[in-house]
Amino acid sequence: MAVSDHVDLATFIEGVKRRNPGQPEFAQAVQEVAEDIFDFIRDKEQYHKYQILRRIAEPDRVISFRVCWEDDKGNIRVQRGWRVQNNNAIGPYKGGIRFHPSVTESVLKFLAFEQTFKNALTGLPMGGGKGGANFNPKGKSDNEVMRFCQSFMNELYRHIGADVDVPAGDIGVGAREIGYMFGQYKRLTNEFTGVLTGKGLEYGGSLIRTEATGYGATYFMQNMLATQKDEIKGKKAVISGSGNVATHAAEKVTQLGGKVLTLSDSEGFIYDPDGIDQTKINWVKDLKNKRRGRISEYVKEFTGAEFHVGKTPWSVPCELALPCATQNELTGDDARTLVGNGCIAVSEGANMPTTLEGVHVFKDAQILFAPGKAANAGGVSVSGLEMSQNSARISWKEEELQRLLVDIMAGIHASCVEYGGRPGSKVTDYVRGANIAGFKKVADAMLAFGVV
Ligand code: NDP
Ligand code: 2IT
Repeated sequence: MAVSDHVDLATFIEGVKRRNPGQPEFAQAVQEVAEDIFDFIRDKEQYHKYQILRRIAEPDRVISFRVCWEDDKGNIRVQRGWRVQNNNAIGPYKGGIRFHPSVTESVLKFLAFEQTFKNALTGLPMGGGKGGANFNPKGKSDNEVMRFCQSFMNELYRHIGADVDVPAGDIGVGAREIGYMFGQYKRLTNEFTGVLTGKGLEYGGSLIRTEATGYGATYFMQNMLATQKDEIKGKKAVISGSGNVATHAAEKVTQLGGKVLTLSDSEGFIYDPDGIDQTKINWVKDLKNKRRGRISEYVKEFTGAEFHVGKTPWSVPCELALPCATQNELTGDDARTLVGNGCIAVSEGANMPTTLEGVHVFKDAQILFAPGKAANAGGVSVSGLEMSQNSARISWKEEELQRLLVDIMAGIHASCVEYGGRPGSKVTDYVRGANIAGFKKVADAMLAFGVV
């Protein structure tokens, strides 16, 4: 077939939308990747002939199931759970579980698709998957969360395994939920295996897994700045979210001499002109993890800080931005505001936090812009290292893991630079670099397998 006979990008995206009605997040994620891959494979006939991108954009399987549980008042509640197993060409399916009322099949399909490229970029043998439920853990008692997690695992356990599919945490799923799910898996199967990552240190977890995503996103920022002979020290940073990724990004930015001005949650953002230092970050971690409170409470504790209800933090002038909350939280207008205010670098701690329009604004402005699939890969990387430790039945020391995380993030940065060159520009197109580098590894493995 002549190259000119291949479908064009617009027709391809039209097909994705037609086959996945009502799934805008999934179509968005595929489009962002396809924009770069179509260009890359223009002269590479094998990838066309074997329909590689079309196949990666069709999950291996989507498992959907009912999750019944009883609340503390004795009411029977019904939620929907999913596991999307997107692609296992280079290793067992791997990716987090999200509990949030906004979870839909579209959201989990976009996350599993992104995860496939992200996991390839880490250099570790992991395929892409994602799961979750439209369960809202906010305001629920520990016992309610436990009963939900057990019921969720009563179905999920059939579909996962240390060499099959290894889930971990994501929004609304942290140490508490992983503990309940691991306990139920062990009870159902009578096996103690590394079937989940993000486990507690007492039962097979890895040091620095908790910190890894936020630290990794900051290392990626550091690597990007270094290409311009610049550094984090002395710069103002705006961060969204106040969960696992946001607090650890804030911690590492602070350690490297940056000044963090904001954090947020779904109700609004706090702005602290004095900077959110380690003492304040520790207070936020305690607020979120132990007291399960809201970020608005920050302003009662720390004078001089402001709470902006219902707003995102992108209007606060800064040099560095790290969106670390959720998808599509940074719009085209927000991107223009950031660029207009002098922002020079954006590192996505969250998955797809920037809309497609926002991505184009950053690309056109040629600022340093790291997409989530590259910048937030530190979390799943240390998950991969947790899997290795579980298989070998050993625990590595913290210094060793810290070193590996720094190395892996540097390796991902180097891959993006290798494939994301922009003629006539000193600034790498990290979106293109990440998409192509991630695609190439998965695609070449798929070619080796033939048509399966
Ligand atoms: P957490 O549950 O610890 O924190 C999530 C934070 O984001 C909370 O502050 C939450 O506020 C906010 N948030 C969630 N949904 C929304 C929403 N719809 N609108 C506004 N704010 C929202 O999750 P993580 O920190 O683990 O995850 C944050 C992001 O990072 C996600 O995109 C996740 O996919 C990504 N990620 C996480 C990794 C990990 O290892 N944990 C690895 C790689 C990426 P509220 O409490 O009000 O909901
Ligand atoms: O989006 C992600 O990379 C995660 N939520 C972490 C996945 C994992 O398996 O550690």
